[in-house]
Amino acid sequence: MEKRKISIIGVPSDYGQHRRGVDMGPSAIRYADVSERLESLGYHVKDEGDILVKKEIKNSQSNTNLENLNEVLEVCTQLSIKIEEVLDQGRFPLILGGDHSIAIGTLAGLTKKYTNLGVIWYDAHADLNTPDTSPSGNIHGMPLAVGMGLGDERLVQLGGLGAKIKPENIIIIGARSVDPGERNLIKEKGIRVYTMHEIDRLGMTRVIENSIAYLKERQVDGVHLSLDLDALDPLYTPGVGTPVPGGITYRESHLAMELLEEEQMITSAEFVEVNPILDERNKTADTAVALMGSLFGEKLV
Ligand code: 4U7
Ligand code: MN
Ligand code: MN
Ligand code: MN
Repeated sequence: MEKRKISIIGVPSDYGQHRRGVDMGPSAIRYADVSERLESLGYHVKDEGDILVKKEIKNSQSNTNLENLNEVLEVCTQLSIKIEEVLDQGRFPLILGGDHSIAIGTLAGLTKKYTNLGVIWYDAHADLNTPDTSPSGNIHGMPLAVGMGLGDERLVQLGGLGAKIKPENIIIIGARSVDPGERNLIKEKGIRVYTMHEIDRLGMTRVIENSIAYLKERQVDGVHLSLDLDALDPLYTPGVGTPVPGGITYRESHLAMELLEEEQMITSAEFVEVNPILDERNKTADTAVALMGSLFGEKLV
């Protein structure tokens, strides 16, 4: 049987938020032996290196609703092109962030190929703000809205497609910090959300089983897993910029990855918001790589 091929793409950008250090996420994840881990599972792994992110002195005084817009646009444009290339080669794109604003580029690249893409957004936050609703002006709180075609036109038009994902193809898992504007959008668009309440009540097994059934019903032609490490409880992933207590456990997250792997439904993945400066001995990157192990079929026996 032909080996499945994975391309790792690092995106060392911190332009979507204010805390420095998340640009070192790809290094921390590589240091946690991501390539070796996946190779040991029988994959052909190609590390494509990093997207070039220019380092500029950030104006910490700036006070707009779209911080570092031009920088985010530049990074995301390059990333979308890289992802298209990787898909053309029949390889699985595995993106390492960087803050979550990079998902704007990821979704732009993926939807050149997938025209009815499903998205699993594993996150403590909904990332559904627009410049009108954002309490912070940080673009890492906006990528899912941009994916649906909402927000700043320059971000929405990135890659030239306009809206990229349908609200009914989105599932958010792990939410526990949702802003008022985001809540309205979730209701208005009927976006499926499994908050911590549903995870506690149903258990992760049913949350993932229901998610899989829902996406099948939607007849998606691919499913992207966008995993923000802050979805997990800060006990397990302290190295994130916007930690929120009461999160998903390490074990529940492994279970989620294993159930997704069994279904063979995920066609691309990104692991974002790892900030080694805020971390404890690379714990967050280690957790990210361990979860990738499960997502790609690691078994104990
Ligand atoms: B992340 C926030 F206000 N919602 O928009 C915002 F709480 O990618 C946080 O999920 C966004 O880490 C967090 O700034 C973005 C805030
Ligand atoms: Mn988050
Ligand atoms: Mn996020
Ligand atoms: Mn964050």
